Amino acid sequence: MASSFVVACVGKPSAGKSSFLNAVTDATAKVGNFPFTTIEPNQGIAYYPIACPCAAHNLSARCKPRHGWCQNGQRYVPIRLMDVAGLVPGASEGRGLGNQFLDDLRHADALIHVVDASGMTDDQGRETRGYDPVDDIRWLRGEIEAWIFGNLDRKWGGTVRRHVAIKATPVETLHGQLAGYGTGREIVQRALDRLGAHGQDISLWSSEELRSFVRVFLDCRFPTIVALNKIDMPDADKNISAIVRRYHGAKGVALRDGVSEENIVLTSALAECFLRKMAKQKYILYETGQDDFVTAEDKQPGNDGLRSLDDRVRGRLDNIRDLVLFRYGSTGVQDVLVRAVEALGYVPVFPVKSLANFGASAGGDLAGSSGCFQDCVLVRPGTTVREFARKLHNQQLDRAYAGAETVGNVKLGEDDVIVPGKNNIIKYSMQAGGA
Ligand SMILES: Nc1nc2c(ncn2[C@@H]2O[C@H](COP(=O)(O)OP(=O)(O)O)[C@@H](O)[C@H]2O)c(=O)[nH]1
Ligand SMILES: [Mg+2]
Repeated sequence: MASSFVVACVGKPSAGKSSFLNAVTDATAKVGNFPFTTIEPNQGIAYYPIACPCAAHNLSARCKPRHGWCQNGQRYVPIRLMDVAGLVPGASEGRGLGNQFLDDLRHADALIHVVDASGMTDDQGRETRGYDPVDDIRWLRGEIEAWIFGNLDRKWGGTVRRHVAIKATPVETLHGQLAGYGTGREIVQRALDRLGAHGQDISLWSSEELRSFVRVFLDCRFPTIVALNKIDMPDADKNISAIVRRYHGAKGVALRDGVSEENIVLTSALAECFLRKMAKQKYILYETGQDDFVTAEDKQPGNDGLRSLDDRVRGRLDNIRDLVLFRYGSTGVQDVLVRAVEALGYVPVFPVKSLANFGASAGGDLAGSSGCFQDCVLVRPGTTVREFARKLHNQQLDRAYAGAETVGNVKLGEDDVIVPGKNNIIKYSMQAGGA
């Protein structure tokens, strides 16, 4: 019953993908527990922050997540991140590591496009000066589009014949063709809806119409967050302005190159890596997402145990403070994760055995040692109460399903869609003898 979705980091070589992954997955060491049975070599676990219901129920002291952790009502839920091979222009024609890249992509539910805003790497990922990254988002998207369009176009003759022969619906036909990209029917349906393609005979689509479909399909299939990275570098400012200007006003169904303005986040992966390292070595107090850190020199409570800084480290920390934290409010990496999960619309659900103590075992014992809100599962938007029961491990529960309730013993319908803050704390009951 793990949250099984994957967010993939894409971008050209040396944009900072691996640094970003390190910056956000380093916390794994802190807790070392996650619900995923298989972790591929290029994957890491990151933690997505949400408001935990333990705070509203005054139970923070007893909150005991089975996976991740909870601090003062802020809950960190594990999600999977994937580091994908770098992409260069022409990759869709097999240049560089193109095919490996495109293969990995199938497993991704959302993308983080890491863009080097410093202008110090060219489109091949080689070190340079004064490179203008304003087109980087567009060409990378173009490569993915060209790949999918190419595959679809090649099959298209056959598709059309079969489509006509078996009188399949457009959704079925396209879903069949796109199944290799890890795509559900609902995504194909949404893309056709957005295109306004209802009632169209897709067998009559021209190449251009097919390409338009691919574009909209990509928007639906791969929600994308842009991390404008290396904001600590001197030229980043003007490059950021140019990129933000280009995507100004892009939102909702009117995305530009698959990007909405509000999903562009400024980051310094390197600063985050360094701050985390310094915090681990007890030079500073720092929590991801904060706009500052505390050193031994600062007159603040809680810093008595901190080590004193040598000039080199102090200089580097001062730089990060001036160039990143004070100017942009944070290193941005946490914000990227939050936007990625938000873009997918995933909903946290807390299955409990008791609505009296929100524990994982039945009974109303508030002093129980098992703690409360042990489990938190992120589910797709639109998931119903009954669907979640099915997902929640056992066919047992599904077969013996007798009902569900939320806070205040309010009964829930099987087809109720799960909504945060309304019915996302769920206690299921089973028929006697059904277990
Ligand atoms: N100044 C600066 N350098 C960065 C940042 N993120 C990554 N880098 C550097 O960019 C280079 C490439 O980073 P890497 O993560 O290996 O890129 P990848 O090829 O996309 O995985 C390395 O030298 C990193 O230290 C950042 O936020 N600021
Ligand atoms: Mg890398």
